[in-house]
Amino acid sequence: SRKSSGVFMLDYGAGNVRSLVNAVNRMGYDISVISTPQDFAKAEKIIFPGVGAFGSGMASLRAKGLEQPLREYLASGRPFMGICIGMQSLFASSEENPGVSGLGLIDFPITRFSSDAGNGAVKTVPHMGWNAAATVDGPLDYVNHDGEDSRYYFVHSFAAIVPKSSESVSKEQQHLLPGGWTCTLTTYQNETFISSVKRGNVFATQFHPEKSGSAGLKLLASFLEVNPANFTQPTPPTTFPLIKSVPDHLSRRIIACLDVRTNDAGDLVVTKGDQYDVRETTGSKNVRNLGKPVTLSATYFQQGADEITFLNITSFKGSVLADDAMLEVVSRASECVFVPLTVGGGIRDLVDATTGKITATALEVAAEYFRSGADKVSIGSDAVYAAEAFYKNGNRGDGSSSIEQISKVYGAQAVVISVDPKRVYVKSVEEANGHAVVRVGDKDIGPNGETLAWYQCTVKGGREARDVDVKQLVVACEALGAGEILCNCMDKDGTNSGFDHALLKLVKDNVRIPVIASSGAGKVEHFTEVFQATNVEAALAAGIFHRNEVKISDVKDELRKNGFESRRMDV
Ligand code: 1PR
Repeated sequence: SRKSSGVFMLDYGAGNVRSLVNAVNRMGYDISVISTPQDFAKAEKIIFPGVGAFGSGMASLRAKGLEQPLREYLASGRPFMGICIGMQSLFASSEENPGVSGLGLIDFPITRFSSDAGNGAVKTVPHMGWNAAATVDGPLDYVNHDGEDSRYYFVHSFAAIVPKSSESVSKEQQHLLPGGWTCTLTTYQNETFISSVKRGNVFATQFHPEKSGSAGLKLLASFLEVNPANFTQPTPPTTFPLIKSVPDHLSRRIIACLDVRTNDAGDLVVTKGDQYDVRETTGSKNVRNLGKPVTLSATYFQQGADEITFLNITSFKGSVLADDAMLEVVSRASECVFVPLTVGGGIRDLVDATTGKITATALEVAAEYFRSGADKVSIGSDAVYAAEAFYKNGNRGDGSSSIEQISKVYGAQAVVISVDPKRVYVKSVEEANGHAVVRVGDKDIGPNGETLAWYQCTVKGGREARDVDVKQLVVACEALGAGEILCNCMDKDGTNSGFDHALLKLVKDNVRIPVIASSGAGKVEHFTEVFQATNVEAALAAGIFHRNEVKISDVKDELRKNGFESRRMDV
């Protein structure tokens, strides 16, 4: 039985708010939706999980007549919590949509992260992953300050970035934030930004508490339990918030991947292939069964996985929308997994085999997954076709691809491209016909002693190879609006022989969006090696976790031992 305590969510209908509902429910509270001006009267607490872009968010608020009642609510002293765009809406404006005004409570610029890391290197934008929120002017209610467990999940390209000039402003001259606001600061490489703000009844975070594991749930709980009677009139801080250097704690993400398909008995199971072959090699030749999808995802969340990915590996055979079982898996998993959840498999336009008509667009398919609780969708086969069309069209999209459709509505950060490349060994660069060639690792020499290879993209779970190489694919997908690359390797999958560093470097060198290393993890050292050898932001593994050979916490301990930032398991 949940408490119904007047908790409301301000939803202008832009995207996936399911994660927030699940997190609030998990804390024992019901949450209702504000969609008309009249609803504000009933609200005792409001959470505003702004989704999408600053401009479209403000426009939707205004179109629905919600701006004025929101201003009155904020002034009434009742508790408010903004998340992401919900925080940015409190500011005056954003570089994301010049000319659009925000609520204007905070006079501070919102600008885009620079793609220049300052040392000649390229910086990945968005800032995606787990980072710390450091206090600068005394404790900020709700946010945990006990060091290690104050890691929260961020995903954003714009932020209230502290201008370099403020760092030299003297104590007497100005407060970081005018108007009596307190804040926390977070650093992403060469830039420091405001990661949460509070004044009286108004609190807001740039990060996503609903996706921040137990630290985020704890923060949400303290907001849900707060007694408005205890709010005091805001008094401007008397001390200047020192803009001392806040260390960058952005952590390398460790992702547990569950390949899911229907087994021979008709049940949806977690399976695992060996170079994409998921059937037992002896005896029954049945589809390998490594457990139940929802149960395993909950276990990995408990063990400290930074993200969970489900890949529906045979969805190309049928229609996802008819596949209620997978939607049900996502929906149940999202009730017990409070870190980002990615779902892939079958994200494409669905076409009626006899009439050739589109029965559901890729956007509608993705929407179904988002409604079920996915935070990101991953596109495999369809991304290869989109890249082919992109080059045919003169290195341009025409707006019709699944990548363009979905990223336009849900944002680039919600669109992951799952690449399934396979090595093609060549004796010389010429032999590759213009495809990007790499020198393979010492252990990956070809059958005839080849030291060079290019990576050919495949579709339909590796069953069909196309004339697109991995570099062409990722470049096209980034241009079309993808937000992240999940880079598998068919030669490495299930081999436990380590990640393919040559492939990952090639991919990383050609995009500015985050890259996830996948395929081949066999022991904890492989994770350290991939982060030492390449600049990938995350590493994913399946087999070693399913077979209990390595615990997620072991991977993280090993990373920390080697000097890498890594989110501690704090459940
Ligand atoms: O093409 O959009 O319908 O998506 C299908 C998705 O299913 C793709 O993302 C594709 O990667 C995936 N997939 C299809 N067939 C298989 C298979 O194994 N037969 N799985 C498959 C891909 C690769 C990784 C695996 C890592 C780590 N599996 O997801 O988890 O290689 O494994 P390891 O740590 O055990 O080495 P679409």
